Amino acid sequence: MSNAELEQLRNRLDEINSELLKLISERATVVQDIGAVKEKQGVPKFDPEREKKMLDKLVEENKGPFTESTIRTLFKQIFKASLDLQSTEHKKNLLVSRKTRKEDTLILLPQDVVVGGNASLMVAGPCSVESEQQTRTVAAALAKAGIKVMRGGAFKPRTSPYDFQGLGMDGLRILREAADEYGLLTISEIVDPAHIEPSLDYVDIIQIGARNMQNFELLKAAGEVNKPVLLKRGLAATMEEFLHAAEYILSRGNTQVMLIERGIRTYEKWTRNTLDISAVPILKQESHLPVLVDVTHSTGRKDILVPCAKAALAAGADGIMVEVHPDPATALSDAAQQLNIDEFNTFFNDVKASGLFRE
Ligand code: PRE
Repeated sequence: MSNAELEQLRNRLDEINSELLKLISERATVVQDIGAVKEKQGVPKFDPEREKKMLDKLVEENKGPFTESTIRTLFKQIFKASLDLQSTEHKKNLLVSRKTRKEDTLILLPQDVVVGGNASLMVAGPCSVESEQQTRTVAAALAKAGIKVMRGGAFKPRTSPYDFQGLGMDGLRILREAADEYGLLTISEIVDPAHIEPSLDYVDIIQIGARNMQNFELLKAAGEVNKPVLLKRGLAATMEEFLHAAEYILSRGNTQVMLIERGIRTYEKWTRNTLDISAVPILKQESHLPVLVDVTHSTGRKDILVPCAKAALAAGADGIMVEVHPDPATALSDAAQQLNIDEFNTFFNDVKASGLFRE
């Protein structure tokens, strides 16, 4: 074949490529329209039956020289790319997405406490509210250290049904009273949709725990109240699942949502969970919601809390959560990993001394 001949054939291919590109781009815009219709109707994007029908028809029409199997492979690839396009379009429209809202969401709490703004937040407190005395002791120490938000579990979703289950509504009352006495705000986990409304008098932030990250009825109930929500990442949840869980809350009208990375389950045994530090910049990039890191539950060990808190802040976290108990050895939950008050003060001072905690 002469060079001129080759050149001519290649020119023809270039023309066909351009025509093909025009056609697949045109096809892609139709696919996008179909995606939008499906989104409105709430039907799944993936439709294997439709794909099979299209493939069968194409194979029937195929006169070669490509084999049946090649035609199937080529078109399956086009369907796959189309599906990806429909999913990206959908992702772009999520309320939690940066694409929907460019500016950071600021959570405005009582006493002019702002989460997600210029200052870092340190949330501290006992794993469980155990008694008035224990809660007041922690509250006094936290207030003295300059902490603004105290955590304390009243409804405890424990691995074993025989472990301490929390004091329930009584625990919420104890937490509120101690917090009010020392000028603190409160955060506590709610596990039952029916408890959302009654909890509003006691908590300044509703926490939805890792085990309930995909408790959709709970997420919907939290989405219907006017109260900030701290949503924990599930033990084995991908970031996409995590953001979709947050979307449940926003889609019901409550836009005051904070995300908290608390470690994910991996094969590693030297930490309780694996702190996924990469989740911090990725979530901040993908979403406009504030991102916190729970250093206690992610690591499960006191000796690495400071470097992990520093890493979280350096990665862009808006706040840290840590557990503090007056006498961790006697704690009714998480005895091994809670800091005592002296340890907490040292921890907080070390984190502040790093310059990464914005006061
Ligand atoms: C399309 C895309 C994904 C589905 O799995 C099936 C078909 C395609 O690319 O042809 C379009 C589409 O969404 C549809 O026909 O329902």
